[in-house]
Amino acid sequence: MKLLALSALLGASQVAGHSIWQDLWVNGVDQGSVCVRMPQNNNPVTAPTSNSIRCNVNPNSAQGKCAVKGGDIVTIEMHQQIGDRSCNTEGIGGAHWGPVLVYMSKVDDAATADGSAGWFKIYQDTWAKYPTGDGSADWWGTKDMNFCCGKLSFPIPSNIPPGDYLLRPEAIALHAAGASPPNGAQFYMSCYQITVTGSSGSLPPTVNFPGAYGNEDPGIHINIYQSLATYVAPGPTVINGGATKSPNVLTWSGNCASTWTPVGGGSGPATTTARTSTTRTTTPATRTTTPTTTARTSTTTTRTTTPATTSRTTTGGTGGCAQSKYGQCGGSGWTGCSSCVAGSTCSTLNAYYYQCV
Ligand SMILES: [Cu+2]
Repeated sequence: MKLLALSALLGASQVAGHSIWQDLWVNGVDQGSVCVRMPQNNNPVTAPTSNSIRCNVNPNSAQGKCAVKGGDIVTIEMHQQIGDRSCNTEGIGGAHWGPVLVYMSKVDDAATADGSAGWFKIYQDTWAKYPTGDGSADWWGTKDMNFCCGKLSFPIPSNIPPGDYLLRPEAIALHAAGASPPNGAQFYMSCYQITVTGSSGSLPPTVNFPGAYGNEDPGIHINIYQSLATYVAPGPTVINGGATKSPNVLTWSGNCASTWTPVGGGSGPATTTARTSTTRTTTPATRTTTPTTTARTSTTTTRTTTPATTSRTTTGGTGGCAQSKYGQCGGSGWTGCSSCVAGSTCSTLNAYYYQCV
């Protein structure tokens, strides 16, 4: 696709809007990027049937493994540029709406595993219908993540065997997913190397990557610029002992990333009803790096009135608007800026996505 051709021309430059899962917190303690296999750049994988769907395209080696206990709360963190953890930039570019899904794979050694072993899903934050507008105005996992400075939190299941795992968060951006694959949905994943202790149980059923996703899955080849009655996330259901979050965040909020609902009875005696009624809150440490409430609230106003956000990447003229290079400038349902900064012009990638190039 044209995005890939552009990044090839740009060499190591990082395309604005695209993004990378790159940091991890455990019980509110920042592990930085020490246990992530950092992707080489922020480009998406666009072929869900390729081996790159496992851990991205030839990612760099991780520095080590992160230690996690069953039941610990981990926070995954995504940003557009490697090493930039600023909350002043969206975790993933505006209009990159879609689900966030998290998988684990039991391996002998997380440092050397190639991702070919089976995967099970432990968390997802997918879609909920907003009262007005088309699917791009709905609630999405990537909106929850964007409005939490790139962060989402969930527990590591306590009902799985101890040992090494790959932890694979994935954001699927659907802004161009109405196009025919593989030029549609964009898959953003990284593999974190973790060692789980203090858990017990047997391995749940698994799926393989590639294999779990098909190009024509209803949650992958989908036009979100129409009214959606439902959204079916790709892959298996979340295991018992995992967690889900129903997306509900369209403004900056200090608590948005830290709630979830447990799935199933796990190995414990509690009933499903009792567990489902429980909403937990993570430790406040994940929020200590965030800007002040005042700053976030003022940002909210702009974002809420412009669902397909352009304000953050717009360098702007004095009178009208001017989308930055590589930003979105049109397409079906687009209500944002349709002109580009000097030196770039608005080009049609497909009916749903025009880009300043
Ligand atoms: Cu993108």
